[in-house]
Amino acid sequence: MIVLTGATGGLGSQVLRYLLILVPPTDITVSLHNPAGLSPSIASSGITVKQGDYADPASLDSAFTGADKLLLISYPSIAHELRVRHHVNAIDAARRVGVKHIYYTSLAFGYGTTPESCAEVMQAHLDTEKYLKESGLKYTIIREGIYNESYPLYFGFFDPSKDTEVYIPNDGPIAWAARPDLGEGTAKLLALPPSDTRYDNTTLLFSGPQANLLSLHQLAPLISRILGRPVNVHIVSEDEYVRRHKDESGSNVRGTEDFLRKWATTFEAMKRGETGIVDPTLQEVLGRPLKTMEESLREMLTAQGEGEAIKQYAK
Ligand SMILES: NC(=O)c1ccc[n+]([C@@H]2O[C@H](COP(=O)([O-])OP(=O)(O)OC[C@H]3O[C@@H](n4cnc5c(N)ncnc54)[C@H](OP(=O)(O)O)[C@@H]3O)[C@@H](O)[C@H]2O)c1
Ligand SMILES: *[C@@H]1O[C@H](CO)[C@@H](O)[C@H](O)[C@H]1NC(C)=O
Ligand SMILES: CC(=O)N[C@H]1CO[C@H](CO)[C@@H](O)[C@@H]1O
Repeated sequence: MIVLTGATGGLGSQVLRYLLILVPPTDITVSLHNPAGLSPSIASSGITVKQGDYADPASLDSAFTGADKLLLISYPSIAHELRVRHHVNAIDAARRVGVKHIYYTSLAFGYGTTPESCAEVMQAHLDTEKYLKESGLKYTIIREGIYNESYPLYFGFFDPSKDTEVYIPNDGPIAWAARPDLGEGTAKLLALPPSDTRYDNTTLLFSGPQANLLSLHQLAPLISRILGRPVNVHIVSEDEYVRRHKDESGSNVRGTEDFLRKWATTFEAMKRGETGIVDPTLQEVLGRPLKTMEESLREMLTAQGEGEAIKQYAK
């Protein structure tokens, strides 16, 4: 039995979609914060649906009982301590009920010889990775690449319906990944038999291909071509970045000075090259070439409404 958290979210829903192709639905349980958020077709596919809230350990015990493997999708928030507490709750519950192997979706900042990161958003992941490694359970940490849907967060909170000028405090390469590729790769790891120990007790980097290694300056002409209007990137001081994006209305967390100062560290990490590491593992696991960023952007920019990626950090 494999139990998935976050299966109604952007990444988790992709994992579930591919896992249903690889294993029988009777081998899958989803542990959901809001079970009503699952699409009716998936809810009736034969999987088991349970309620599980990271803030409520008893609900996690009950949702994880009977599982051999747990996919722990990270809690979507930049609130460091709350995020870690939620992850610790899930790891502790898994250990209590006898889960054997935890797969944790970390984030692709830093890797290899420089596994640490100066990005605030990465700190909760690093704390969780450490806790998981010391849990005594079998683990696979997947540093999931930065994906197509989240580009507005990095691209100065870009609104494709109107923006032409993009203000950011630093720039650097990102090995962009596509969320469906990450979902499929993660599902393939989960579906491996226990006898295949290649990825046990390891930290993997699922980053995009060399062709997707693009800085925000390099992304601009691609976006400009798709939208048919100029898009210009400006590197400004952190203070100016904060001033330009500050929103005092109180309607969203990302408009606060505190959020913006923390988010600015993301760009410092990019400048240091933390997000620019191309790694062959995802392509190896998938056994096929990865999607290109241009393909992803085109699909995304020609679809309706953005802002999904931005809103999720406003919790
Ligand atoms: N790699 C990247 O580029 C990238 C980009 C953006 C974000 N991320 C991070 O990757 C993770 C997954 O991203 P995503 O796009 O899938 O996020 P998402 O679409 O916001 O999905 C988050 C999932 O977490 C669940 N959740 C929320 N509160 C919960 C709670 N208290 N207990 C249990 N589950 C809860 C949500 O369930 P409900 O819908 O029921 O609340 C949802 O299924 C997040 O940590 C996100 O911050 C990565
Ligand atoms: C992984 O770690 C667990 C827990 O410490 C251990 O039981 C298991 O044998 C390890 N597996 C491999 C392949 O190292
Ligand atoms: C190629 C690819 O992964 N494209 C995705 C990018 O994001 C949009 C919008 O969320 C998805 O619909 C595409 O599938």
